[in-house]
Amino acid sequence: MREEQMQEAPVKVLLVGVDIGEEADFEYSMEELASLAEAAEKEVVGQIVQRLDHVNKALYIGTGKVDDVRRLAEERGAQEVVFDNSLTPSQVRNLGKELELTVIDRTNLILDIFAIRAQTREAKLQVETARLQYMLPRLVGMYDALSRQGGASGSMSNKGTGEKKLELDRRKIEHRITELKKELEDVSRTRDVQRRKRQQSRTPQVALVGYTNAGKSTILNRMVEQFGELPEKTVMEKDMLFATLETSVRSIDTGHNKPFFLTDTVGFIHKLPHGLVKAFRSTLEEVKYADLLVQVVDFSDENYRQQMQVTADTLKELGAGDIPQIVVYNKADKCGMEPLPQKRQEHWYLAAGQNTGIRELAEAIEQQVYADNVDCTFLIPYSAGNVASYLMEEAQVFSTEYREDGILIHADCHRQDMERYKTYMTQ
Ligand SMILES: Nc1nc2c(ncn2[C@@H]2O[C@H](COP(=O)(O)OP(=O)(O)O)[C@@H](O)[C@H]2O)c(=O)[nH]1
Ligand SMILES: [Mg+2]
Repeated sequence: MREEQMQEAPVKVLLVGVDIGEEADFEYSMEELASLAEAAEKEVVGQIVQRLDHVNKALYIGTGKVDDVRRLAEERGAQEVVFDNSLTPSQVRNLGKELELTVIDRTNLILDIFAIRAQTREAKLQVETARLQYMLPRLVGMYDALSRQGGASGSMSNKGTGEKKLELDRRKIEHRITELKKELEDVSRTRDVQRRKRQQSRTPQVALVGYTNAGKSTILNRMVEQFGELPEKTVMEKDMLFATLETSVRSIDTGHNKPFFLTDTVGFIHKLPHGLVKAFRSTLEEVKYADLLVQVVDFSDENYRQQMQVTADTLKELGAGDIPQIVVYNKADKCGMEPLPQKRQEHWYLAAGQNTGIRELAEAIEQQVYADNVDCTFLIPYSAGNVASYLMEEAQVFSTEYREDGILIHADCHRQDMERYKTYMTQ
C-alpha cells in the first residue's frame, strides 16, 4: 500500500476516436483503448468520438472538434490526448500545437505497455527496437516538413541546420537499431539452441495462442501445477492486457508417458503494431515451430469472434496459419454453461480459472500430438545395440527387459520407426 502511495499520480488522459464506419465495432475498439490506457498506467478522464466520412488530413478530427477536445481536456484536467488510430507525424505535430497537450496514438500506448512490462533482456531489446523503428519514419516526416518550410521562406541557412540535425538524429537511431539487432541475434541464438534441443528430444511442442487476457497463462499454470516437471514454475496471470510478454516453456506429463512441451507467449490484440510483431519475431517464432496450437478464447467476451479473427490473422502473418489447432473456449463459467468441461466437435468449453477441464485438455493434447504413434514391443538382439539405443532415446519407453536373446522393449513409438524396425517386432 505504502509503495503505491509513493508512486506518482497516473497521467490523466482523454480518449479520442473517429468512426468512419470502417470498423465492425467501433465502440469495442474504444473500450479496448481505455483498457490499454489503464494498462499503460494512465487514468482515463473522458472520451470524445466523432462520426466522419473521412478523417481530416491535417488534424485527424474535424477542426471544430479540436475545440471540443481542448475544452473537455481543460475541464477534466487531462494532460495527454490518446487517439484510437495511428496518426501521421504531421497530424501529431498539428494537434500538439492546437491542443498544447501531449498527443499520442494507439501504437504509442501499446509500445508504452510493452516497455513497462518487459522483464528479460530479450524483451527489453525487442521493445527498444520497436520504439526506435516506430520513431524513424516519423523523424523523416519531420525532416520533410522542415525542408518544405525552409524552401517556402527561402532561407537556405535554416534549411541546412534543420536538415543536418535531423540527419544526425536519424543516423544515431539507425546506428542504435543496428546495435540492438546484433544483440538480439545473440539472444535469439541461445533461444535457437534451446529450441533445437527440444526438437531433437522429439517431445512434441504445443503453444498456447490467442487474444491477450483470454487465460493462456492460467491454463499453463494449472497444467504446470498438476502435471509439470517443476510444479512451482508458474508464470504471471493477471486481469490485464499484456500481463506476460516473455515466452515460457514448461514440460508437461499427465502420467501416460506422453510428455509434451507447453509454451505460453505474448497475446495478440486488434491493431497490434506491425513493428512490434516484427521486433518480437524471435519470441513469437516459438509458435511457428509448434506441432499443435491451443487457441485460447475468452468465451465470456461478447467480441470473442472478432478476437478469434485477429488471432487467425496474426498467426498467418507469423507463418503459423496451417498448424493444427485445438480451440479452447475458456471462462465458460461466466456464461453459466453447465456442466463443464464440454467437448463439442474437437473443441473444448472449460474454465481454467476454476481449474475445470485441465486434465481433459491435457489428455486431448496428448492424443492429438501422439496420434501418429503406435504401441509396439520389439525384441532387439544384442548385435543391434544401436537400434536399442535409438529406441530408448526416441520412443516413449514403457518397459525394458534384458533377456538371453536380446532386449525386450515395450514402447510407444512413431509410426515411421515402427515400419523401420518391423523385423524386430514381436507382435
Ligand atoms: N471467470 C474466469 N476467469 C478466468 C478464467 N481463466 C482465466 N481467468 C482470468 O482472466 C484473467 C487473464 O488471465 P491470464 O491467464 O493472465 O490471460 P492471458 O493474457 O491470456 O495469459 C485473469 O484475471 C484470470 O484469473 C476462467 O476460466 N474463468
Ligand atoms: Mg499471459
